[in-house]
Amino acid sequence: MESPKALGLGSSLMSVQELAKEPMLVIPQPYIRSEEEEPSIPSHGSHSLQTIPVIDMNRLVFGQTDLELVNLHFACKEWGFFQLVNHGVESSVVEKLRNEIQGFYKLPLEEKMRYKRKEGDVEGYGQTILMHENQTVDWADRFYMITNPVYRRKDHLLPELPSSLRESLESYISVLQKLAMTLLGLIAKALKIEEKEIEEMFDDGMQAVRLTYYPPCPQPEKVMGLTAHSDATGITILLQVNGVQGFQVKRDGIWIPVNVLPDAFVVNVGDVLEIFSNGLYKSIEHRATVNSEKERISIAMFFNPKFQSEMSIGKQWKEFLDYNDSIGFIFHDDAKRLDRGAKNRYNV
Ligand SMILES: O=C(O)CCC(=O)C(=O)O
Repeated sequence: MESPKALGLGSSLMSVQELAKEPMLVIPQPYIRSEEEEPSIPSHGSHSLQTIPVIDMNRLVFGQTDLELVNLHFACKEWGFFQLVNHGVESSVVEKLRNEIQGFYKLPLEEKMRYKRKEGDVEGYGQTILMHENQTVDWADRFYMITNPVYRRKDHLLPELPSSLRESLESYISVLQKLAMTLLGLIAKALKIEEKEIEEMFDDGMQAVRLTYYPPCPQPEKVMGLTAHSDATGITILLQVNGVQGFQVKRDGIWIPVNVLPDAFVVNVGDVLEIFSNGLYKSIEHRATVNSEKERISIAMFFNPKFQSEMSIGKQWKEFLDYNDSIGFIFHDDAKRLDRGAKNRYNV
C-alpha cells in the first residue's frame, strides 16, 4: 500500500474531511477520476424520469401481500434495488443514530483516529483501501466494522465508541437484523422457495456496518465519493442519513440518481443472493457522487451468510445450471470479495 507521503497527501490520507477544510484551488491528484469515470448525472431525457421501485413493507406483511410480493420480485429481478417504506423501524431509533453519527464526524480528528484502520486490516476509520498503485482515492472517510457474530467484533472499535453512539448503533443493528431476516423471508416467498432455506443460511450470519462521510468538494465532477461496485452480500440496507442526494444505481449503462425518500431504506440485492437465485435477482453496480455545498452521510448494513458456510445456487435451480454447480464457494472470513470479477472467473 502506498504511504501517505508517497501519495503527496501528508496526514490527510487519513481524512478527506480534514483535507476539504483547507482552501483548495485544485483537487489533489490522487482524488482525480479519469475522464470516463466522471459522474454523468442525467438531468434530462427519459432516464431522468426513472426511479428505483418503492416497496411497502406494511402491505407486504399485512395488506395486499400477493400483489406486493410481485412488486418485490420485479424490483429484485429488474433493478436489484428498491426503497423500503413503512418498514416498521421506529423513527426514534433512526433519529438517535442520525444525530450520533453526525456528532461522531464532528469530533476532532484525534478522537476519530482512536479507531483508525490498522495496516493490513479492513476494519476501522479511514479512507479508500489502496490495493494498487495509481488507484484513485474516493472523496470520503469511512468507518467499517464487522458487527456479527459478536465474538468477531474488534475490541478497539464498536466496544470503545462513545457510549451514546455505541448504544444507538446497537439498537439500530438489532432492529435492522430483524428487518433483514423478515425481508429475506419475504424474498424467499417471492422466489417461491422454502423460507427455511434462506433463513438457515443468513441466521446469525456475518454482518457489517459502514458509516461514510462525504465532505463537500469544490470540484465535485472531478472526484467520486464511492467508486462503482456491487456488494458481495446477501442484501444491503442503506440509510441516507442526512437527506442529501448522491447515491446512484446503474441501469442500462446509465447512472440513475436515487431520490432521498423520508423514512425510507434503500435495499439492494448482493452477489450472494444473485448467485443463490441462479442469476434471477441482480446484484447491480452503484456509486456515490458528492456535491460542492453539502456534506453527505450514509450508513450501510451488510447481511451475509454465516462465516465459512458453503454457498451455491439454491436447490431448486441446480438442475438448470445457468449458474453451474461449480460456483459453490465458501463465504470466507478474511473479507475477500466475491465480486463480479470473481464470478466471471467462475465463468458464469
Ligand atoms: O453512501 C452511500 O450512499 C452508498 C454506500 C455504499 O454503497 C456502501 O457503503 O457500500
